Amino acid sequence: MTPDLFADQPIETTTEALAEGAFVLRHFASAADEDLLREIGQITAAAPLRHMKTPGGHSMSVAMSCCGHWGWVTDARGYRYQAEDPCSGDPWPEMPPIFAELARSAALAAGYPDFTPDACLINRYEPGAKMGLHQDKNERDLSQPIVSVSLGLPQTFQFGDMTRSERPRNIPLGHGDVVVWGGPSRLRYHGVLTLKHGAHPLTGACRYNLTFRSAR
Ligand code: MD3
Ligand code: FE
Repeated sequence: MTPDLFADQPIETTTEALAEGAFVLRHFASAADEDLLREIGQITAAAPLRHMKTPGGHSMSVAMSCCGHWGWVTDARGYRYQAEDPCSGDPWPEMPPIFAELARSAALAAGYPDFTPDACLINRYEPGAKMGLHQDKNERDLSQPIVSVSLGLPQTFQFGDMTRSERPRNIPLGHGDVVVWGGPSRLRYHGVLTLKHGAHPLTGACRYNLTFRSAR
């Protein structure tokens, strides 16, 4: 067997400021990766990943599930947060303590000390899946930031401005990277480009993204 010279090496975290109130914390979630993926497996066994329909009737290419008090859903009636999984009628699975702790510590590191997420949206991208430019504005308290955690295959995210017409910057997000955006960046347009084919040792041919929100 080949000894792994890097097995016990701590992974260095670096912070990149994207704009006022917005930061990429590179590798911030790397040390917890296997625990996070185990929790995703348990949550999605109870609340399966599904392709929701937009109010316009299109099926989303990203598969979604949720945990925490509130889950984000979209259907013919529109976008909203609700306490029950529409597939089962049951409450969403509880937010695992390691999820909440990671989100709080990332928010703190980015200068948001009072973040208490009550919703976590789980996105799974398979090759070909994407998310077009949009704003996250279904949350009641826009003074709270959003924290995003990327796991698995890399994907390019688009970091826009306050209007859809302004050309976004492309920023690569890799396994373990965390993005925090709040303050003046909270309502920026953003999205992710089409996921390319690949194989990640922990997730296989997909990328997961967790977004932590203070919804209600
Ligand atoms: C916010 N998810 O679920 S999160 C979403 O990768 C969502 O699944 C994407 O947008 C995903 O609502 C992106 C990371 C992100 C990146 C850049 C941003 C969020 C951003 C720029 C401005 C505002
Ligand atoms: Fe978003």
